Parts: sequence; structure tokens; C-alpha cells
Amino acid sequence: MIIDKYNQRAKKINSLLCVGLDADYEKIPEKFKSFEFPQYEFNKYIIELTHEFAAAFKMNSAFYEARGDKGLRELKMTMDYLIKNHPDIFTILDAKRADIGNTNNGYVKSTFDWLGFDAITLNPYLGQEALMPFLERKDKCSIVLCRTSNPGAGEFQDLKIQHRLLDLANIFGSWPVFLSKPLWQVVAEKVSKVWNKNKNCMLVVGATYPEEMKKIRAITREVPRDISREMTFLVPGIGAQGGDLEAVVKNGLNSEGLGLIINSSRGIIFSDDPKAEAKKLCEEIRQCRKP
Ligand code: NUP
Repeated sequence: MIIDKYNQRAKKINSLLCVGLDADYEKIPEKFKSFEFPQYEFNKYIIELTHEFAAAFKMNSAFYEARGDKGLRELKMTMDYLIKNHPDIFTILDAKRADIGNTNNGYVKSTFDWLGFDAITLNPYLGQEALMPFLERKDKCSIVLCRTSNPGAGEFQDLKIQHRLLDLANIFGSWPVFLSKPLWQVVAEKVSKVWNKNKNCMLVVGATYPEEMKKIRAITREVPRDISREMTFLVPGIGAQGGDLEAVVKNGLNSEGLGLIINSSRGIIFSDDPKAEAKKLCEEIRQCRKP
């Protein structure tokens, strides 16, 4: 299973840290801009400083697409470098893709087969049927947005969805009984109980919403063990967005003491000392994981 790649790396180096290679051209140090491939050179520098603490690397496609064909080339060069030099580190393309089925085939080919990522972020809005080209790839991971970290996440994700409880409707005769729950909860239930048949799904749960994370962890525990061994969450929002690390670890760990990929991008890569920042966050996570 593809999740084993992440778990093995996390166990081997005792880390749940994901370093976000969001190589925003405007923010990378001037000295890299004189190179022919500035984002690639910057990424190599960050990778070599931080890999000993990194269970995963995540690249947000936006920062590469922004530079057109040059950026895409450097994204590919970065992946080639990681696959060659650090093949045991889990790689995520953060692109929040999703379209109708045959269009998704194109994203599957470019992300998994051309670039070679282990995982991709997806939005669930088009439904399971449309996302099948991703979900059918047992060798790759689909990371579905559930509760995002941004301040306005609730605009749609908190909308209450009504469910008709058919069994109770029978008991109470003609009176239909409804339950309502927020959309993020419906996504957590659907993905963990239905979409995750190939055990290759994860959820995005922002570090800025630890209470929701607690509930989402509980939902993933209701799933029979043959469907999933408690899903893993990709957790952005630590560092620059001010998420609460202690609460994330307390509320998000699964019963194996794993189940979290804790990302920090700007907080590490644009700090004065990326190696020290990666080490510090890695050790803080270790501290929080101690029983
Ligand atoms: O809910 C989300 N929040 C979020 O910040 C889902 C994401 N994929 N992200 C991404 O994580 C965001 O686009 C960026 O690539 C990274 C967070 O970066 P930083 O705030 O640590 O710099």
C-alpha cells in the first residue's frame, strides 16, 4: 500500500514533518536568481538542509505554474532530483485538482506518471464518480480536501447538510426524521467509509481547526479495519498560519501514533536558518507525540 511508504519513512526517522517546497520566485533569496534554474537550485538547497527531518515533501503547483514553462520544468527537475536522491521520502503535489472523469485522466498522467508524485490533493466537489481515475490508482494517494486551514473555510464547509434517517422514519410512521451535519463531516464520512476502498485516500485537515480534527479522527475510527487503518491527514497551517501544534498532535494522531503529515512551508523555507527550523519543528512534534 502507498501509505506504507509514508509510514515507513516516518518511523525510520521518527518524524511526521512535511517540508513545503513552495518556492515562490518573489521570495527566494537573490543569490538563487542568478542561476539558470532558480526554483530548482533553491529546492535542492532546502532539500539537502532539511531531508534528515522530512518524512514528506509537498510542492504547491501554483508557485511553479506562475513561471510558465520554466516553472513546470523546474518542478519536474525537483521531482527527478528527489526520486534519484531521496526515493524513500513521500512526495505530494498540492494542486487541488478535480474535473469530470476523462479530464482527470490527464491530471493523473501528468502528476503520477510524468512528474512521479506519490500523492495529489483533490477537491471533492465533483463527487466520487468523477474522481475515479485518481481513486483507482492503488499505487498512488488521493488526498481529499475536508476541512481547509483558511479563515473562510466555513463558508461552504460548515453548511449543514440534512440526512433523512429512513429507519427512524419507519418507526415514527409518516414523520420523516432528519439529522443535519456540516459538509466537512459528510466529506470525512464519505471518503473514509466509501471512497477509501483501495486504502489510498487521505484527508486535508487544517491545523487551525483542531476541534474539527478531533471529530474527523473519531469518524475515521468508526470504519471497519478492513477498509482503512485509520486514515492519514495532511495538515497544513502550522508556522505562518499560526496553527496549534500541540492540539493537532493530541487530536489527530491515530492509534498507531501516526496518521499525520504536518506541513510547514514558508515557516521553514524562507526562515534565516531552514535547517534549524525544520529540526525545531520535527523535535516539537516528537515532544507532542510522547505519551
Ligand atoms: O487547507 C489548506 N491549507 C493550506 O495552507 C490546504 C492546503 N493545501 N494548504 C497549502 O499548504 C497551501 O496552499 C500551501 O501550499 C501550504 C501551507 O503553506 P504555509 O502556510 O506553511 O506557508
